[in-house]
Amino acid sequence: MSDKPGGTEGDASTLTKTHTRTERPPLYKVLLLNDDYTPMEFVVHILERFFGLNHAQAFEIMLTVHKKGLAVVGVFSFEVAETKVAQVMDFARRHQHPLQCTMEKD
Ligand code: TYC
Repeated sequence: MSDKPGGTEGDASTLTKTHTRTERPPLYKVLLLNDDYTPMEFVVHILERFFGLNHAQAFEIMLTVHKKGLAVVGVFSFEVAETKVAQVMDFARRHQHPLQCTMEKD
């Protein structure tokens, strides 16, 4: 280990790294998209089941998607967002609804 002030592997003429930056991992928004066919109750059920929302919160987000075309359902790490999108898409496909769920960098 170096005993130079503030340095990591620095010699006497190159002092580097006075602070260690703690980077936050990037976050991803999970978006739900509107369509004309998926039943409203099915969307509410998905929001309760996969996003831990209560019925009132789920109904409100479903209505926002219905009226505006899309809404952010939550913000997660890449891995969690990817899992949520896959769960929603798989559940919708298994029930033969065209519901679309995507993610984008926050
Ligand atoms: N627009 C759909 C309907 O009228 C309801 C709906 C809401 C569908 C949200 C998808 O992500 C969605 N049955």
